[in-house]
Amino acid sequence: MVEKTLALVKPDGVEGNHVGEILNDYEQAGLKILALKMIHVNKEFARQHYIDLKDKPFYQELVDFISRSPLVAMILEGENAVDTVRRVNGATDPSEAVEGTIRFKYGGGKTDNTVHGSDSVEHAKREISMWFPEFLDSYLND
Ligand code: DAT
Ligand code: MG
Repeated sequence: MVEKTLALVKPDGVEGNHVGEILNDYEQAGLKILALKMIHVNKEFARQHYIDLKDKPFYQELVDFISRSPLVAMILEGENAVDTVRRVNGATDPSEAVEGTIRFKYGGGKTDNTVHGSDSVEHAKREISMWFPEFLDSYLND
């Protein structure tokens, strides 16, 4: 199935100058970049993005981290894009990530793990509409 998913190069990835390498990893995996922007989100937006984790002990740390400096958000499309992005990203904890994955290469820790990928087609739809409301606007060619 051709799917769309949302990926983020989180603040640590931008601060570490890894944006180009990460985009290359996604393209080399056969994914097409449909939309791309740099954005510095505020805490309210960060809380909404991670709302499913609101009861976790690390929620506040996660919100502070993702809103601390600009990040790069993108919509990626391809066969099984949701799973493909998560495979290329690697395990949530970089110390458990498979060699060659983005989190293996650049991840610092459980919080600053460099990238985000939607975990299902349903969540991808929600995240795309949050991060790229303009992508759905009717004045755009698609
Ligand atoms: P993923 O980003 O792999 O989908 P997730 O959705 O479970 O992982 O969690 C979202 C983010 O929250 C994750 O990228 C980093 C942070 N996180 C997850 N587990 C954590 C933990 N035990 N301690 C600190 N941060 C954590
Ligand atoms: Mg997740």
